[in-house]
Amino acid sequence: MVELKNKMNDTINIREIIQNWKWNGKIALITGIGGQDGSYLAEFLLSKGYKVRGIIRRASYPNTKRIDHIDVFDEKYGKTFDSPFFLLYADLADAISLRNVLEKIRPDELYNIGAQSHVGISFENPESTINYNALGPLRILDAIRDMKLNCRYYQASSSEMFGISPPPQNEETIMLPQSPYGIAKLSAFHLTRMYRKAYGLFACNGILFNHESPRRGVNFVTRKITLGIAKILSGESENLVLGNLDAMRDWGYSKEYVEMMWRILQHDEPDDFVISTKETHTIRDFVEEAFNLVELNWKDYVISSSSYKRPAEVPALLGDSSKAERILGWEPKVKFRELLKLMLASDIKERFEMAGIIPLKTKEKDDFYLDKAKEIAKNLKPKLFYKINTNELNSIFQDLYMILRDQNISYEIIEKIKEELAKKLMGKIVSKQDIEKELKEISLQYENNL
Ligand code: NDP
Ligand code: GDR
Repeated sequence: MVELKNKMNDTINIREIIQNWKWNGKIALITGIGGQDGSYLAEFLLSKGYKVRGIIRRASYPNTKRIDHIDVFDEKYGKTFDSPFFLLYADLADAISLRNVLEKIRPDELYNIGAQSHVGISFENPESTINYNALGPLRILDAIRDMKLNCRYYQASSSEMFGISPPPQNEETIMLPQSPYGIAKLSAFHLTRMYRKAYGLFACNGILFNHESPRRGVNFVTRKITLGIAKILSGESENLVLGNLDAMRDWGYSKEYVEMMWRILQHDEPDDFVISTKETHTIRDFVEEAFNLVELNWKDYVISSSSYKRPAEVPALLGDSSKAERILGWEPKVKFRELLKLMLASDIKERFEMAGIIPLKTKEKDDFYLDKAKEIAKNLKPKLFYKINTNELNSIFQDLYMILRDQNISYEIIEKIKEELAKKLMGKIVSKQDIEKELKEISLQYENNL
């Protein structure tokens, strides 16, 4: 068994896939093969007997960490163009490179899942996001049309396209995107439909809700939380800084979602499908549940900072995937709690191995890593530091408001306490204990009123 080189805990038996591989006569091309979904999709299609070709773009440092383990195909088949697994350089922003790849490969199925996939970053890089995520699909769709390729096309559409449309969202829901990312994806969604209707292409949209895994990029919120906890436990960091904790998301498991990409292309008719778990939770729920799993109190470690808040937010996503259930037999097996546990266990394993807390290449069930984490958590002393600005003060006071309101303390007095606290602490870096101490002192001044 060859383990993934970056020690991800959801290892696969790639040698078994190689041993059983027999060409099914089809060639699949994947853009974004080096990403979370691309890596799972490549494994899945190889296990189905496809020849898999992947597009990667040139980077100054290799960006193939998630697919390096598939290299072992080379041992049996050599690094030849006819091998079951082969990578080519191209870029979604470069029409010539895309057409060259299409000429060379002439795929039966094309999965366009490459993209600038970070919503927050799309506000900082709107033009390149639109270029890769909207014009990229246009370049591919038009090349397929122009070259008269007999190729089924999958477009990685996103629940982010629904934006501020209230939940639950399905294929009929109005789309009101809130970010350059969402707008680019909505454009690609319509281009895919237009090329289907106008030119008869077998072009489909998978409208996938958030899906995560141990291979999720480290700057998406779920992975940031599970990795953040693992780093607190291994002594590498003291706290975790997040943005908006109130947003709600419908989180599923990437490994299951990539199979639905394939199913969408195997359907008799080209069509669009929502894929989701039909469950939604706040970011706060995810944080609380994750810290609970290792018996830590999240409030001792998590800071909600304005620096991670977005200029515009998608408040609540909850997918209604009834159509995919009915037509494609979709049934998510891994939901919120199980997903969270497998991601957390994977990060704890990785960080504990690196810190020498457990031996390298430990092979145990998830509970083993969580139990180890609980042992360490017992002796952990929280050191939560806040840099006090208006937003931090508001977020600290959110909890206090509730307590004081329950005790029938008047709004005016709460505001006065807050003002005093702001005068003393604004701009300083302080610990939770410092804040509690100041609060106690200020409250004493108001004792008669309380
Ligand atoms: P990742 O960010 O993990 O992967 C994206 C991949 O696209 C990376 O391999 C990246 O390469 C590649 N890429 C980016 N820009 C270009 C470019 N200009 N040319 C060629 N390749 C490029 O995303 P996911 O795997 O999570 O998502 C897959 C797709 O599904 C994306 O389109 C995403 O927008 C969409 N989606 C994802 C959802 C989710 O919850 N994960 C939900 C709904 C839709 P590099 O490593 O070089 O950056
Ligand atoms: P999203 O995922 O924007 O839904 O896009 P992300 O995990 O980035 O954010 C989810 C929610 O968490 C809030 N949040 C934070 N987000 C990040 N990244 N970092 C933080 O520190 C943080 N704190 C709070 C966000 O504001 C947001 O509300 C993902 C991507 O995979 C897209 O490509 C995909 O299309 C959609 O899911 C469906």
